[in-house]
Amino acid sequence: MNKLIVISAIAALSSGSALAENLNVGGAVESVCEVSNIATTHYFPALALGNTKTVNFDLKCNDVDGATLTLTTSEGHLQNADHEDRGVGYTAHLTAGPYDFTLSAEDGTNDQSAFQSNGGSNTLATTGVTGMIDLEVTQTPVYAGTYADTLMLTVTAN
Ligand SMILES: [Ca+2]
Ligand SMILES: [Ca+2]
Repeated sequence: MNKLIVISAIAALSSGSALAENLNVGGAVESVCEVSNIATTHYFPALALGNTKTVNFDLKCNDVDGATLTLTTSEGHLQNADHEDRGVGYTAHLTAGPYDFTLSAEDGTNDQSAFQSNGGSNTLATTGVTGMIDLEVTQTPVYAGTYADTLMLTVTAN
């Protein structure tokens, strides 16, 4: 019974406010979702099982939903320059703030990827976080020659 009385009182009030006008107030903040300060060339002069390299980078993303980080191997391993499917496997372990995942590039299948999504945070949106990719050679090279792969790091706003 009480409830009914309150509702009818509000209805009477709003129908009497003839001068009400709605203002639409809004704004926009530019999207920043990026990886920076990353060196793009890494070379093992005497490629061997167990070789490691650390690639540092900075990550910033101001999407409230956070971001998805993806590592993609173009060749699926370090590919011998003379032969598409003779290669040397490696792993790429990425850590940055809440991100922690590994891409295995060991069987030569092109365009394999690994990814992880995390929610947004003040830190990720303002100062950003530092990250690293630890590369490790996981197979013993058999053939002479040069070996290469293109490893792509992608950051996408959620
Ligand atoms: Ca391949
Ligand atoms: Ca979003």
